[in-house]
Amino acid sequence: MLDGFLKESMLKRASASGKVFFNTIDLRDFTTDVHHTTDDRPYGGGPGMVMKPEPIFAAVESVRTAGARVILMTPQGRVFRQCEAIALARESHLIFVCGHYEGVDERVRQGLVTDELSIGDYVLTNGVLPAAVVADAVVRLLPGVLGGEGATEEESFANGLLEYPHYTRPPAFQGMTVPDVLLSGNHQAVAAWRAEQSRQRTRERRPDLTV
Ligand code: 4G0
Repeated sequence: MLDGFLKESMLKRASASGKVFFNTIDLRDFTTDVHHTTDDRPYGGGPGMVMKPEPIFAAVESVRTAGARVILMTPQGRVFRQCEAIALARESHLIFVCGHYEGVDERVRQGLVTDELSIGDYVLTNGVLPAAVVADAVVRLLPGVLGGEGATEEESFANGLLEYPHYTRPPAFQGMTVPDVLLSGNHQAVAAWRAEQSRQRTRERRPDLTV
């Protein structure tokens, strides 16, 4: 699942150009029993299974470098935001632990994990897609990864606001026209219009983002 994602588009180009290195490892390869057991029944009883600590520690320790962040993707983590992506883009080594089920043995949190992140308030079958989401958000910020550098500076959230409306040719399409100011050639007026649109849009759609 993750390999398919990493072999697509921006993440593939980023790794092909040497700006990032990805490695995926399978917990089953770090088990020692014949059945390659990665989970077990919870102490104290109850439904569901809990991921065993030993394979997770062994897997992470097999790749961990000094100072690496070990990130557990879980709905219980703090919600991942653009500011977090910016912070993670400054790190040199991120390790994502993609748990399944309702539980990971608590000692993984106690002794291994440095951060718990959630991509939003919903539950998925495992942490693979959440890890891929975080990886995408972080890697695209690395210098030289996106073609048109400046594009990331003006975009949503970089300034804490939503983006202004965008238009390209034609000037009229199905009776919908481009605002005159964008055709005026007045760069100051364009900037003012965009700033106002950003403010308005943010106030309407994401009042939680307005200060
Ligand atoms: C429940 C993350 C489910 C607990 C993971 C993992 C959504 C997200 C899962 C865990 C996920 C998210 C305790 C590791 C796997 N679903 N919102 N499913 N633990 O980021």
